[in-house]
Amino acid sequence: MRVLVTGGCGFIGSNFIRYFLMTYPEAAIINVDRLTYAGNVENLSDLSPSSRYHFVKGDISDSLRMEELIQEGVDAIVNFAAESHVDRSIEDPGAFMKTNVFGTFVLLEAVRKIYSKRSIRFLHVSTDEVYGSLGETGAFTEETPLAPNSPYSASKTAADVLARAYYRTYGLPILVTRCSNNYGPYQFPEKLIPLMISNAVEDREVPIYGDGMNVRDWIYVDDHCRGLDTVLRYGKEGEFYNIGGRSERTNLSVAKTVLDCLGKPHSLIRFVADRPGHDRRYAIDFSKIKKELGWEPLVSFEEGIKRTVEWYETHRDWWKRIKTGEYLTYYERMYRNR
Ligand code: NAD
Ligand code: TDX
Repeated sequence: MRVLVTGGCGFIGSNFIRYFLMTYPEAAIINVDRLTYAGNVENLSDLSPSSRYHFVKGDISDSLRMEELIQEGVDAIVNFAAESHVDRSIEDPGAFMKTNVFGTFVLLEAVRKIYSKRSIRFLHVSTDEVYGSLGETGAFTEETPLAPNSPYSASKTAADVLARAYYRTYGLPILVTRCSNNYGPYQFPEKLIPLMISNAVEDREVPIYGDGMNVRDWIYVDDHCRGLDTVLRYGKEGEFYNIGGRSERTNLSVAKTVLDCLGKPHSLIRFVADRPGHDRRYAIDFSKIKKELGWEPLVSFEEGIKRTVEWYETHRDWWKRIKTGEYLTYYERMYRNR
C-alpha cells in the first residue's frame, strides 16, 4: 500500500507514519508537509529516506503539486495537514481558512480527477470540535448537529462537510474521522499537556484558562493512529466515525495529574484569562466505530500520562529546541514560508 500522508511532520501525522511503517512492512509513505512552525523534520529524524519513506516539502493548497503527487500513484491519502491551534485561530484566522478549507478542497479536486480511473481512498482527519460545546450531560454522536465555535473549528467543519459533499455529489471515496483531544510524544508545546509538562519541569507556572472546569476527552495518540488505520482499511466510504479516549477530565484535574506525576507542587497552577468562545465540555460516543469496526481505545489516561511525562522528561532537547526556536535550523528556514 502506498499512502500519501499530508502534514506528517506534525504531532499526530509523525506518530501515524511511524505506526504505519512499523505495522506494515510492505507499506510505503510519501509525506507532504509545508513545514509551518508546527512542522518539525526532527519528529521523523529516525526514518531515513528509502523506498518506504519519502518526504516532500509542499503545500496542500498547491493544486499542481498535489495533482502531480496523487497522479504518481497512491492507494490512499490521509489528510492531517492543518493549522491546529485554537488560540492561534483567534489571533489570525486567515491561515486556517487557506490550509484547512482551501487545502482540503484542493486535495478533493485532485482526487476527483483520478478516482474513476483507479482505486483510491481519501481519509480526512477531522475533530470533535465540529460539534461545538456540550452541557453537563450527553456525548457527541455522528448525528449531533455541527456547531463550531472557533475559527479553527469552523474551518475544520467546512473541510469536513466539503468531504461529505464530494461523496454525495461525485461519489468520491471519502472517509472522515472526528477525534477528541490527543496527547503523547512529539506534541508541540503550545497545546495544554506538553505546555504544562515542559513548564513544570522547569518550575515555571502552568496557565489554566478561566475556572479550569472545561472538560476534554483525552486520547493517547497511539490509540488515535490505530483508529485511523482501522477506518482507512475497513471503514465504509462516505461514513463519519467518532474516535474517543473514554477519558473525560477537567483541565484542572489534568494539571494536577501532570504535576503529581512530575512530583511538582500544585502551587505552580496559575489561573489566567479565559479563551474567548471557550467550549465548555466535549465527550465522545464512539459506539459506531466500536460496533462496526471493532476499535476501542486501549491506553488509560493514567498510563498515557505516565508515558507522556516520561517521554518529555527524556526528550528535553526536543522541546527546548522548540521553545528557543532552535528547531528552525538553517535548512528548514530556507524552505519555510512563515
Ligand atoms: P500539528 O499542528 O501538530 O501538525 C500539523 C502539520 O501540518 C504540521 O506538520 C504542518 O507543517 C503541516 N501543515 C500545515 N499547513 C500545511 C499546508 N498548507 N500544507 C502541508 N502541510 C501543512 O497538528 P496535529 O495536532 O498533529 O493535528 C493533525 C490533524 O489532526 C489536524 O487536521 C487536526 O485538526 C486534527 N486533529 C487534532 C487533534 C489534536 O488533539 N491534536 C484532535 C482531533 C483532530
Ligand atoms: O495554556 C492553556 N491553558 C488552558 O487552560 C492552553 C494552551 C489550553 N488550556 C485549555 C483550553 C482547552 O479547554 O486546555 C484545553 C485544551 O486546550 P488545547 O490543548 O489548546 O486543545 P483544544 O483547544 O481542546 O483543541 C485540541 O483538541 C482538538 C487540538 O488543539 C485541536 O487541534 C483538536 O482538533
